[in-house]
Amino acid sequence: MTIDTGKVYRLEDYRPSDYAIRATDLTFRLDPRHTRVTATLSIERREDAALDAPLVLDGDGLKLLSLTLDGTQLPTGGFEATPDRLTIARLPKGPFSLVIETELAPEANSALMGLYLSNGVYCTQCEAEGFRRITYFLDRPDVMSVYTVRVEAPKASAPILLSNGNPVESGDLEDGWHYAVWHDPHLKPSYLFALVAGDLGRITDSFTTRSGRTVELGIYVEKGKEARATYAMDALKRSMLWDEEVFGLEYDLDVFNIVAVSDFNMGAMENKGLNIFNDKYVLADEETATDVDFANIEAIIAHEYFHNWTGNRITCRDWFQLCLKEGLTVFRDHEFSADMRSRAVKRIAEVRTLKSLQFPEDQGPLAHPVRPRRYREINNFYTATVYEKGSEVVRMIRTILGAEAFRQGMDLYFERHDGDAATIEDFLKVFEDVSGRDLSQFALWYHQAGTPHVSVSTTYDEARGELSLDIEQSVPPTPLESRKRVMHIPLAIGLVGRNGGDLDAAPVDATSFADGVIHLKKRRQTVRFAGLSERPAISLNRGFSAPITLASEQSVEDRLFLARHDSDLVARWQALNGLLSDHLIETSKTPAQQSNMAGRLAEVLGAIAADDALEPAYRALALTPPSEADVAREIGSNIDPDAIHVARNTLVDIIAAANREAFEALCGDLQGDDSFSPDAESAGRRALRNVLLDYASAAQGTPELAASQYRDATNMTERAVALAVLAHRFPTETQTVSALADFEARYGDNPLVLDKWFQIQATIPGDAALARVEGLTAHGAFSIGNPNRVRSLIGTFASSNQTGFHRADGTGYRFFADRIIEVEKRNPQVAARLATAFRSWRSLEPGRQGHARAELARIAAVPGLSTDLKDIVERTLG
Ligand code: 0A1
Ligand code: ZN
Repeated sequence: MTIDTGKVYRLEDYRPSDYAIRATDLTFRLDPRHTRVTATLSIERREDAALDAPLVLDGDGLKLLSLTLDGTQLPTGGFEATPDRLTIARLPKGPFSLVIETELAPEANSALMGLYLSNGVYCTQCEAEGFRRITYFLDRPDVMSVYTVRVEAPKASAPILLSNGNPVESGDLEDGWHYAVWHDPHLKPSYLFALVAGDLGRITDSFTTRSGRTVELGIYVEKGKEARATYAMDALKRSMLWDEEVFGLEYDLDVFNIVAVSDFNMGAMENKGLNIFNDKYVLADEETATDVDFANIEAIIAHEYFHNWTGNRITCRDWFQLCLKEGLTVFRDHEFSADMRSRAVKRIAEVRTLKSLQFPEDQGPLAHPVRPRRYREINNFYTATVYEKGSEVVRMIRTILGAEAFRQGMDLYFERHDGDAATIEDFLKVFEDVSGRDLSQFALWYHQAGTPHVSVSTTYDEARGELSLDIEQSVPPTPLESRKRVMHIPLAIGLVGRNGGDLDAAPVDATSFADGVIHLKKRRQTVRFAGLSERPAISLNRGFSAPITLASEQSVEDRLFLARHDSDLVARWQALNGLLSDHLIETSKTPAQQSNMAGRLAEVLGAIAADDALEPAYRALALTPPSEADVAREIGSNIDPDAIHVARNTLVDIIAAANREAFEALCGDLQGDDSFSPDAESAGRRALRNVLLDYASAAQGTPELAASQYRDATNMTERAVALAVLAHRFPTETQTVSALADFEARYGDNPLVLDKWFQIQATIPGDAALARVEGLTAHGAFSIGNPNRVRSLIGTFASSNQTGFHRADGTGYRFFADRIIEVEKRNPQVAARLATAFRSWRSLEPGRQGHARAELARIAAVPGLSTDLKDIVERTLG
């Protein structure tokens, strides 16, 4: 564990390394406690480096065994080695070879960075700075090298030996050992290095690229789980084809392997030719995975595969440029899923994720630009801002340029930068070059933190048929940036007539309006439309064209109208969601205020549920009111989670009662046959049915419906939702108790499925929540060392149980802080990520704020805290 030194890394301090490592040959002799790594590095001084520049290699907790320069072992005085750095001052003028021998103990590596053991399988995680836990190296993304890797291990315990690139050679060794050699011809940074060795099962397939090359595909999983990897394989082949068809990008090695492991800090990792996955994002069948799991697998398989071009062939110059690969690759995986599924439904899901994860980040103490300028711990910048907002920025470039010029820009990017370690400036330049546009104001989206706010007021001159929109933008201050500059915001709009169709209207001045998009570039701007035959309802931010918050003066009537008739389904959903959210805000502040608005909302939802013209997946989204956390975020200050909980339940009850018969009938109509398909349409029908099940259960006030769905379920989506309805609505009923016991018994040997059981129980609202979660930490299937278990129980409790976590007495925070401190000792990265659940503490009412602050301060005071956790906690405290 790296103990915090307080060092801050700054973008402006970037300078190239003095040395290049042209080739990296690695030999691993694997052993749980004494793995020996021999690294042979072919090193050259870079042209403009000083002749006497020392070679300073990064390390992290390394044990050096020997060091050889051009065939001669260096005497102790010839270098300086600490676990974290290796410095050699006197070096040959020309190229030289350095052989470094280190010893590792993968079995003791609980941080899951570098080389570690997961369920007996050796695997690696090197992004961002894990390679330095394997050998001393220039562990930075702009040092790119050709790798040859030899892996040696006992054949019985590790029959499978994998690394990056193509297999070259393999054979037997003495004493029951064997070896394999892999060679990756593509230059790559150290963070893309990977090795896997173990006794794994696999499924194979192949893909022929459009230029006729055959690629052997393999997915490796724990033995016995092979059948659950077929969906991932199908998603991989679809991803490969899609990238050829949509971006013209082909795969570039003879093999592509994916390995699923059960201990993994994140979702997955794009190591060249050898992606390593959290098994949660590979393993699925109808019995054990929900429709959401299937969709996530499809998206993450695609994401990692797409990195082959956006991240691997063109990588980042430094870690400040992380969004160069992540934002762009998220954009690409979003487009892939939109093509595989329903575009509108996918877009709404993206908007929901952005609002629930990125907006709170941008609006709180952890706010940072999509391209940060400083960091203490890079691991803490794998954020929704870098990923999701980074993707939104790429989407806006496409909106501004149009699809054709955007594709030309991407083509130029690949042509100009293939093999480079590039920057955001390089990326923006290709789009400027193909379009002739100046994107310097637009570039603020990368440089300026905070969610821009846009307010719109309208005047309609009936006599002249003229509409004028007065628009104002502002960006709220964020940590370290109090003054903000004016942004270029592409705001897509539509003018909707009384028949629901878009009205034709000509802008009076065409300079700031084109193809349905207003280009906001000034603090205040007025846009006029003439030639209108009627006063339109104004549909704003269509398709969520810009990641902003929006306030517009619009009557409830217009909003209700848009919620039913806007031809843009994303804007239609936003209109409805905004109404539901405003109502919940109001009633959480003044409970007596139920008014007739709830009734009107119930009526609209009833109409949407019954509207066969709308796809079921869309109806399911529309029928789901904003979550308690969504409402809290919209309120923004002095939050009382208990009041929000009551308001939301009350609204759900009103909607449920008003539509009782209709929802029950529809729920019955949607009952599918027993055959299962994970496709989007079938999943959409299940999603709608499950939302209706919750309403119907609320209306009946008894667990019967959910209990019978639980009993009769033929797939995990139905079963898990039924269990959630039982547990959340009827936590103490006998049907619930027995369903929970049944689930535990049925899936006791499947940790990924038991994670759902932990999650469902972690989100049961109310006073008993804390004791329940505390009790579950003692369950035999729970393990504080496994990131998936920790996130399912502890993480879910903090992020998704508003009343349980935010107990007024502060004991929820105390329990959570204790767990963070406990996790940190083994795995600082996971602990730091958990701690971000405190990020909105200043928005709470004063009592809860005090408790949260005290717990954050308690964590900050723990002696010897890791950089990961200290960075998050100190920034959160502000
Ligand atoms: N590049 C990966 C994310 C990732 C980052 C760090 C990791 O180490 C703990 C692992 C994965 C992606 O975008 O999928
Ligand atoms: Zn990624």
